Amino acid sequence: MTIKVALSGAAGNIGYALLPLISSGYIFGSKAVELRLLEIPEAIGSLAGTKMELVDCSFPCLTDVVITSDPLVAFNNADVIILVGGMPRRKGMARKDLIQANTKIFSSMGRAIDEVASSDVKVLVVANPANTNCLVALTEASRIPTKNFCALSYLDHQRAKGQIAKRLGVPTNSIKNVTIWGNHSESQYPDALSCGYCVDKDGKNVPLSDLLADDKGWANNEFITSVQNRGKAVIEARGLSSALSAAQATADCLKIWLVTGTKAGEIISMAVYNDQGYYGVRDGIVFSFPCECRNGEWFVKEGLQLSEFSKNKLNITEEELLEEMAAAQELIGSSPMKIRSVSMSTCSSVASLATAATESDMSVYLTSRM
Ligand code: NAX
Repeated sequence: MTIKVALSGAAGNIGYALLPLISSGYIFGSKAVELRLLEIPEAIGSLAGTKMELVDCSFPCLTDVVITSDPLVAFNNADVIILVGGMPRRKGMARKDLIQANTKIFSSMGRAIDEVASSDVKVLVVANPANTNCLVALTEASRIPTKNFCALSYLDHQRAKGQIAKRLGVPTNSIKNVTIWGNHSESQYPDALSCGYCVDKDGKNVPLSDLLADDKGWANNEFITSVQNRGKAVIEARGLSSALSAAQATADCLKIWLVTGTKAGEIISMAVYNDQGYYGVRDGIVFSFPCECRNGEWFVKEGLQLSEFSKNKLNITEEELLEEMAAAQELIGSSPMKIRSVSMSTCSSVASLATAATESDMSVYLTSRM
């Protein structure tokens, strides 16, 4: 079976860097992939060139590339939808106006998903304001379980690992289980200490709370602001926003969520719909939590002991998300957002996914699913 992957904003910076990761098998291995590239009409012309390049790459698994400005065409029976396209913040634009402009876009995306996507579709929202765009889309797509949606906070997660690794003088990938809490914005709380650890050269897991015990001032200050402002720092240095790292984080988030799962003892940060009031956070918003992934599903890792410092940081980012939700609601006109809670029984493929989980071969998972 062919995996139908829709990508909105395909002609943009991130879209261009993401296409080879989707088409080459990096995410879905040897499974056949059909791409649907969604753009605004003005950008359709440039996508014709991108399609030529994709053909010229001769990716063995890429079976077809469809270019369209109609979400109903792009999302028709789609198995995976990656929403990267949105309204960028223009100079002088108030945050509320940005939220409302994107609420219109993500409301229509959500309705199109509801109308034509596979009932088992998985949706990853990248476009900013990512958490609230995701909330709007999942609100409108009432046929699809909320559990099938998430917004990208994995780039922030990777940025946090990079900062800690640099501080400790170790490879980035030896740092595990940092957590991004809350919004993908400057209010996010990058948390090194609640469950972070470093795999040392002997393969031993050493808690970051031990390694940074004499450096708590850094962990609770510069570390946090450097991750919160990393996107800006990239723009200042490059003259363009993050695209390579954003595309890589998007691909890795999808791969871990849908294909490989998290490794034993590891979590990733994902912004997911909070219908359980996890960690005392108000339900009804899309909030980044530490998550484990198994069988194509995410599960918030519960039970971490949070310090008063951390709880305060969670409150700040929660507050911002509630304000964003209120701004979106002014347009959508429902209060509270008309959300369904997750019904596991609605996920037709849960049983088949469980089978695949026992065999870490993702092709088994995808075959059983599609
Ligand atoms: P670009 O401006 O290069 O590309 C965006 C593309 O979306 C454009 O080609 C535009 O024509 C298209 N588009 C706009 N409205 C659309 C619609 N209604 N339907 C389909 N396509 C539409 O931006 P890029 O650098 O690719 O960034 C894309 C989005 O990712 C932005 O919203 C950006 O803020 C967000 N980011 C999110 C990150 C995250 O971690 N969640 C990090 C990177 C990035 O900043």
